Amino acid sequence: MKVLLINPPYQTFTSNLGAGHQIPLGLLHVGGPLIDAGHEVRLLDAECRKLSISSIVRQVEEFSPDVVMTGHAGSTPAHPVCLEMFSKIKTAFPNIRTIYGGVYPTYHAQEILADNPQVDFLVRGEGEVTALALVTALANGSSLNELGLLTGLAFRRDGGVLQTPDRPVLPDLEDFRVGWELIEDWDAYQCFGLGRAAIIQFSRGCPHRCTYCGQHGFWVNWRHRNINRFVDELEWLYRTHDIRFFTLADENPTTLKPVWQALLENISQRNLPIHFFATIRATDIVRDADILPLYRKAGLLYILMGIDATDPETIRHIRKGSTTRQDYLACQLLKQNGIFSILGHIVGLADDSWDSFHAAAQQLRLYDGDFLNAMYVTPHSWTQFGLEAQNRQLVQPDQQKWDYRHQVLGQKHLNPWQVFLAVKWLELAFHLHPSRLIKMFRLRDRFTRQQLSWSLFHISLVWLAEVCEFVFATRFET
Ligand code: B12
Ligand code: SF4
Repeated sequence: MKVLLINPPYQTFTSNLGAGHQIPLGLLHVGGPLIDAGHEVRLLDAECRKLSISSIVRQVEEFSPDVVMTGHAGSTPAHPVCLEMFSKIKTAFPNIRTIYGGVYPTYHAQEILADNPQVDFLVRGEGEVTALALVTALANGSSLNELGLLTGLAFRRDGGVLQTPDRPVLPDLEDFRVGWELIEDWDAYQCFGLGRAAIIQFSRGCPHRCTYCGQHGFWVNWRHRNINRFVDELEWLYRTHDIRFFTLADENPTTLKPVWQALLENISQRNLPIHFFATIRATDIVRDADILPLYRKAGLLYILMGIDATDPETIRHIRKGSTTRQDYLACQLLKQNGIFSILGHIVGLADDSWDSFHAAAQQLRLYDGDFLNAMYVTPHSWTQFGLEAQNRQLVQPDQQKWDYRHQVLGQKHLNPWQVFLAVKWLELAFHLHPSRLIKMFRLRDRFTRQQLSWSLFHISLVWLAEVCEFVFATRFET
């Protein structure tokens, strides 16, 4: 079958002006097994190429696929544009089958299929096996009754929506490969100004249960790839495609210290000129204090730590399993080891006030991390926080803005423009604090100074764009 995978034209300041566009890894994971099964697969990255929906429709006409598939990492805010794109494709080519997948569609399959005739099939959960089974069944001309025997699927049948039983997660992550050959222009994907970049996943799942996060439920249990084969793949990407920067897509790559340490040792033994970005818990950084030099030797350069809150009561309430002391220590340890820390701070977990913003600013200054990523809490329906927040006021019904960069839930003490002002002030006070700037310009190490200024410049671009967007294009429901 001819299969067209489309990365939808969902645009964000964070990719366009921030760290840079990244490969659509989820689609590559789905594409690999389809290629290996003999299907003719092509990837159209409409996000990166900034294509309009009408030009996507023209590209569909040119390739003339039997099946069009879409899904996006930012699956909630990208949902409206996915639907619009499917709608235009289906109107132009009614015989093309449309398949939708990813996190948000997994948890909203019923309503998506009931309300949107342009979506034919929805793959729930991990996509590799279900998408392959579905495309194979379509190629064989299977009936709807036969398709109903496949697990992990949802589609319309007998005037309703049928959701087949969940598919068990992949027991062995080596069973399928990533369809790297689907990337046509590696130069289009760059990160932190460090050259060609790829996202790659070593492990899936997370043993923790932070209340606002649903990733642990989606991937079910923590599993990891074969260390040697994974590092061979990194080396192959470097040698074949000159990939210099890798983002680990893992929720919690450090889950088991011996596994993580063996991975870092294997990478560092290869002596490759590559760098990494990873999301790692502060508690694991503190646990790994003795092997942090190995982190750096293996190329870990940026670590995003979801410290989430600076108030101990809130940290307890969201079940982060961390403490302010550990968050502080983790920042210090990373600094001592030449690794940049990005502090993920969530606004709106509790009821914020001017005082709470002021306290957060002081605490974040004390931690002395390198960058701040302030995000707005977002009540995803499949999380415990989503359930708890059901009675809170919704100030942003536009789903395209449920991207952590826009306020979604109302606050008791501050109205939306006050919250926005407070967040922008927090970001400004953190990044442009005079003592921080002086330290940066005094740095002797050229590479570190370059990275800090590159990131600061791009953070400023996003900051300015968000201020303009707020003034000219953001409306709240109050
Ligand atoms: C790497 C990453 C990024 C990278 C790269 C994104 C990219 N272009 O791929 C960067 C840093 C750019 C990024 C940005 C954003 N991200 Co991000 N990101 C991640 C991260 C860490 C990993 C995603 C990933 O690659 N997973 C691995 C792949 C293999 O999994 P997957 O995409 O889910 O795909 C599997 C299944 O879902 C399914 N599937 C997926 N698509 C499809 C399609 C079809 C047809 C089928 C059949 C199946 C299928 O099959 C795949 C294989 O099993 C996750 C957190 C996490 N650890 O999961 C957050 C995450 C995906 N990001 C998120 C968000 C919100 C964003 C932003 C919108 C934030 C912002 N405002 O800037 C932007 C989006 C910008 C953009 N243009 O991409 C949220 C999404 C929440 C939601 N449900 O909506 C997540 C889950 C973080 C979180 N904990 O909430 N992100
Ligand atoms: S926020 Fe991170 S540590 Fe917490 S449950 Fe989600 S993936 Fe795990």
